[in-house]
Amino acid sequence: MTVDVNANSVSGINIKSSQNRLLIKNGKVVNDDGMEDLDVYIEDGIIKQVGRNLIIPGGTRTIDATGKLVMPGGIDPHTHLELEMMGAKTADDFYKGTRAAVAGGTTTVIDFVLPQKNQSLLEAYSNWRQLADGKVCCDYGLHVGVTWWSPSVKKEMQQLTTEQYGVNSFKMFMAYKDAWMLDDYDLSCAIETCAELKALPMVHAENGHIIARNTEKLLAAGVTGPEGHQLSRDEEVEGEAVNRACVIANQARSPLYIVHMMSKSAVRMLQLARTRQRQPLFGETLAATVGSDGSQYRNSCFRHAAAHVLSPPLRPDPSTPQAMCEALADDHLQLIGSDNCTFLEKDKELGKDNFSKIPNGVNGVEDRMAILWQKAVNTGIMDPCRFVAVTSSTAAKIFNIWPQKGRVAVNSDADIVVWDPRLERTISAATHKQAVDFNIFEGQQVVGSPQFVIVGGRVCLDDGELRVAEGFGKFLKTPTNSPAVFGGEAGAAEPQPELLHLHMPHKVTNGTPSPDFGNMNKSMEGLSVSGCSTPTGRKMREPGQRDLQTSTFSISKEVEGLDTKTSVRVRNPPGGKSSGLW
Ligand code: URQ
Ligand code: ZN
Ligand code: ZN
Repeated sequence: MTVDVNANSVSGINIKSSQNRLLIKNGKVVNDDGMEDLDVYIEDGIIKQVGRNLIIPGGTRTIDATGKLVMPGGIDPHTHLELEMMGAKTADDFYKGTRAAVAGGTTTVIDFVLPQKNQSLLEAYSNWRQLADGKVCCDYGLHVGVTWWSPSVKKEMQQLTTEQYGVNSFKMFMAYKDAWMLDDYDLSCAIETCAELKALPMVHAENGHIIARNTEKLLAAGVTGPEGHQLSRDEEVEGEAVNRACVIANQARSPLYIVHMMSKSAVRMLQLARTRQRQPLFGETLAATVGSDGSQYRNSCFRHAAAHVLSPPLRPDPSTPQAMCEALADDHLQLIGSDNCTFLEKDKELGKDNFSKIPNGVNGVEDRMAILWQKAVNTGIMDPCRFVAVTSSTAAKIFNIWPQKGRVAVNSDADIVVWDPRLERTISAATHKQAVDFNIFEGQQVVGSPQFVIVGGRVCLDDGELRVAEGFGKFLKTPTNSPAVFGGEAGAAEPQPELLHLHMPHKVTNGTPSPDFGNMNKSMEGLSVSGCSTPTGRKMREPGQRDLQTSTFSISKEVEGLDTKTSVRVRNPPGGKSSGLW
C-alpha cells in the first residue's frame, strides 16, 4: 500500500486503523430526501451516530463543518480507467483516476470491463480486477461489456452475476462498428439475458452503421479534422438509437439504462418511450455535456478540438448544457457520470489526419461534482438534495449498493464529502490531479467544492490537502435484482408503484427560493430550504409563484430578504425512518 501525502508516497503504512474515530460537527447534512443541521460520528469506517448533542469518546478528531454541507460521497457510475482502445491507453490508471475522483468529492466509481471480440468475459473481468484491486484509492464496482455474442457469453453473464463475481450490469454498444457493436439480434439476446438474470442492461445508443457511412462520405469529401466527428453522428443518430434500444428492451420486458446521453433529441426519445413502456428506463448524462458544448470542435487548434472528442459527441446546439441540467432536475434524466476516458495529446494525435482515429474520451471524474454544482445548483435549477440524488444516491439505488453507499445515515459507509459552497477556484490542467494533459473545463470558475473527503472513515482530502492511499479502496460487489430496478424482494416483473420515487421530478419550482450557495456570504443558518427534494416529488408551483427557471430574478437577492427562521423540511431524517422503496 502507498500513501500519497501531497504527492509524497510512503510505502507500507497501514492507515486502516480500527481506532479511526471522527466527528463532523455543525454541518448541514444533505441526503436525497432532505437536509438538516446534524453532527455525524464515524468509527471504523462506518457512520455510527447522526444527530445533535452526541456522546463521543475522548480523543476523537473533530472536523468543524460550520457553513458547510455534509453529503454522501459521489458515486461516478461511468469511468474507463486503464482502458486500451483505438490504439491507445487511457492516461488515468486506477490509482490516478481514483485519486482524482476523491479530490473532487467522488468516493465510489463503477468502471467498465470491456472484453475484446471473442475474449472470455470472465478472463477480461479478472484482468480488470488485477489492474484495479491494488491501486484504487476508493471503493469501485464493475459493469461488464457484452461486446460479442454466443452461448458462451450468455453462460459467462450468468456466472458474473453470482456472489463470487458481484456484477449486476452489462453494457452493450450500438456504435463502434467492427469493434464492440452488436447488431439488433445480438442486442436483443443480451438484453433478454439481463432480464432473466435480473441484471441491468446498459446501452451506448448511437447508430453505428450510419456513423460508418457518414464517416466514409466525410473523409471522401476531404473533411478529416475533429469537426468531422460531430458531423458524422448528429443528434438524430443518437435519438434513433435511443428509441431502438427502448423498443428492444420493451420487447424483452426489461428495464434499461442508457449511458452518456448527450443531446436534447436523445432525452426526448427517452421521455417518449417512458410514456409507453412499463419497465424503468434510466438516463445518464455526463459532466462534459453540462460543462462544455460542440463549439469546441470548431477550434482551429487540433489539440483543443481533439481533446473534446467523445461519443456521442458534444452538441452544437448551445442550449444543450442548460437543457441537460434541467432534465436532471426534472428527473427526465436520473444521474450524471463522467465517462472519464482520458488520452494524452500524443494519443489524440493518432487521428491527426482522420477524425475517426482520434481515441474517444474526455476527463470528468475529478470535476463532475463541481461542474454540476456550478451549472445547476448555483443557477437555481437544482436543489442540493437533487444534486445528491443525481451524483450519488440514485446510482447507489440502481446498482443495489444503497444505503451502504449514497446516504449519510447510521450504518452507512463513512464515504462523505464536506462541501464548501463558497469555495471558489478555477479549473485547470495545471492544477488538476488527473494524469491527462488537458482539461475540457479549463479556465472555468466554480463556486463550491469539497473541503474534506472521507473515504471509508479515512480523511483523504483534509482541508484541501489530498492524502489518498493507493490500494485503500475495495471491490464492491453489486447484487442482482436491485429493488430500484426490479421492484422489490419479490422481484416483480412489473415495477412497483414505489419505484416511481426514482422518477419524481425535483426541480426547484416552488415559490421558496433555495439558497444561492455559490454567492452566499452569510451563514446558512436560518435559510429556508423547504424546497428540498423529497420522495413525494416536486412541489407544484402555486398560481402566481415564480418559475425560477424562466424568470431572471436573483436568488441571492431574494435570500437577503428572507426572515431568519430555520425552516428545514426533512421528511426522513438521516439515520431515521426510510420511506418509499426502502
Ligand atoms: O463509449 C464509451 O463509453 C467509451 C468506451 C469511450 N468514451 C467515449 O467516447 N464516450
Ligand atoms: Zn459508450
Ligand atoms: Zn464510456
